[in-house]
Amino acid sequence: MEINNKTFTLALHRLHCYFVEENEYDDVFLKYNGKKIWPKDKKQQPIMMDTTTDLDVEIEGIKEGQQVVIELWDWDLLSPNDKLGTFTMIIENEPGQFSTDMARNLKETKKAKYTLDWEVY
Ligand SMILES: [Ca+2]
Ligand SMILES: [Ca+2]
Repeated sequence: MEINNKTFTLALHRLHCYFVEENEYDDVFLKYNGKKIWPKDKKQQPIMMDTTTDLDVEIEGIKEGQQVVIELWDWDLLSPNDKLGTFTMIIENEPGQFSTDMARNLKETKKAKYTLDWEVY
């Protein structure tokens, strides 16, 4: 039996915002496996409608066939942060560049629309 130990790196390149959830802008951050992975040097990044934001995030050690779920959150000063939605990606045994639309968290989100550009290598 062949044992395949090859792992992949998942790079998150860009976050496109088509609609924000809050007025004017969302204060967003990304989580993976329960931990904040972006932005790296502050709590959150304000994002306005019709904008694209560079991410520069790499997640190493992804196995073939693995499902990766990235959560998009909105930071709030006076109430608990809101999970806007999730990006679910299946890492196949093939390098390439892809885009995934956010699946909205319907409990918290009524209009936010985001897409994530990512790459496997
Ligand atoms: Ca907020
Ligand atoms: Ca809130």
